[in-house]
Amino acid sequence: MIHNPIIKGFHPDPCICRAGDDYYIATSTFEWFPGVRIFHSRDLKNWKLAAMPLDTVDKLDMKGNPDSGGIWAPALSYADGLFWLLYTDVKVVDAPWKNGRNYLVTAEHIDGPWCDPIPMGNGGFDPSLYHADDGKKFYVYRTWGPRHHSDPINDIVIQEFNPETQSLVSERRTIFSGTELKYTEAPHIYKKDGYFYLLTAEGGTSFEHHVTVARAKEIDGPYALSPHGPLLSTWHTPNNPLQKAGHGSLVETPDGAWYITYLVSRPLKFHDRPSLAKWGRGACSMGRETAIDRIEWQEGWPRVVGGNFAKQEIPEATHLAEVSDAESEAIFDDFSRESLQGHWQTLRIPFSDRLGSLSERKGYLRLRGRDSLVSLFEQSTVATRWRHHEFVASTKLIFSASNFQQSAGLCCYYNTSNWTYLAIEFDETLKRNCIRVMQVDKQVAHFYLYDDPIVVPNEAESVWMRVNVSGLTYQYSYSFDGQTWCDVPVIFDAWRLSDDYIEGRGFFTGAFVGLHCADISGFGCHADFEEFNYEPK
Ligand code: 6LW
Repeated sequence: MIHNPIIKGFHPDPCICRAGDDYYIATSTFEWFPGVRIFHSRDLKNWKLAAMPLDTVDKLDMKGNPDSGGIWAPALSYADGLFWLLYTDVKVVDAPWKNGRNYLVTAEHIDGPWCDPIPMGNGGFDPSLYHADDGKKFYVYRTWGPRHHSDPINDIVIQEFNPETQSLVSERRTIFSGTELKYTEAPHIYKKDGYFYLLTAEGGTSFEHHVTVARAKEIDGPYALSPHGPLLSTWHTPNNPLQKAGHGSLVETPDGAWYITYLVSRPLKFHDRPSLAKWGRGACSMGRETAIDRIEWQEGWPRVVGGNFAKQEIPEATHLAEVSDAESEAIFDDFSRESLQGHWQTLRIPFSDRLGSLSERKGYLRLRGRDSLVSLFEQSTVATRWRHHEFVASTKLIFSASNFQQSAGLCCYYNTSNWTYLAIEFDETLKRNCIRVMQVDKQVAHFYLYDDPIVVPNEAESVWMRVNVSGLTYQYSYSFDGQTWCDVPVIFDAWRLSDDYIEGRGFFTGAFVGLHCADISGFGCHADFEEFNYEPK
């Protein structure tokens, strides 16, 4: 069986493509650096991280980008011996309207080198490219601009793209204006048996999310909606363990089988809420993840096998013989490599010498104190996704602060306005390093263990820190010898680090557990992390 989600933790807006016998899925990364995560598989079941193409500041400059801005909905395709990757770098999220910039990069190999970003205009988001049989290329996206958020123009537009001149060469034409579900986005065009099929996401990317399909004889339309209704949604199955199904893309195997990849979430349910009440569907700390299903064609229309909702299990693709490697569910990192492993991401900027080093002290991740967790600019935060409802993550660090503006420790992070942080800090009265917890919840700061600080003993060379995530709640603990652990007497709500809890219009990522070092005094400090463990329970 293939178990959904196939890519766990915040990996939304999946776009699948095939190059020979190799399948690739590109997912959105928003403010997390490097930009775009591409996974590889040959069996459609086991997926492993293969590339993160936007990995230099020249390719992607996100310093100052808002929370949930940055890389939206990469569209990956393979044609003419090249991988084509389109994406939006969203610069403004929570304003009367969003403002982003669209780009294209290409590469012969999935792991690069990728060319410099080619600007594709700023007219909207979710761009994709259709490669026609006659060699022409068509650029499709969803327009966005100065209209009221609740009643935007839901147009999907098309323009011809000339790859020689790297420019859009035709007029912009509207090919689809959506259904009553609205928020029509994520357009992808496919051709089969003389029809062009236009897949779009509709309904907004939360629980009302859908995949809609329409078809036309000409690429410009007119597109007729499927008589079978939405191709996929979980809006009508509120008790389904997978929710928010939408934002799909299709792939055909060499022997003519079709699959759809799409995004889903696995909500944490509140025991006392009926499924149709506010918060009744729960909250999704792991953000939007990637799932797959089989497609069958009936009278010229794609249908999801077994019904148009998300399924936790689907049969394996037995015709694809080769078994692929999967990402490991657990992480153990002793920081012995020269560069950060793929499970780590940083906020907005690369892990350069400004943020830290893996070589200055062999076997340690050294983080230099920079901005604090509320900053959109230069944070020393190295973090990995929450991928399970229940897990334990721990680290061991060496750190000493010399003023109250310096700290280091373990954090659980959704965005700059929503996080918790178990930190070693300096107590001005005791003149000692202490362990404390800070929380920022919807921008309001809460300070724990400040009246009764836990003093780090003079003889403690290292401090061990741990977070235990158990469904709706999580709790930190610490140890000074790695044997005896003390729980911090504060229980936090895991659901507060979810898309569903965040207000405004930027709620597209997911919870991370991270290592962090801050120094806003500017005197300079660093923390040395010796190891990191992530274990699902
Ligand atoms: C994605 C778009 C969307 O680009 O959310 O709500 C964006 N709609 O399809 C981020 O996932």
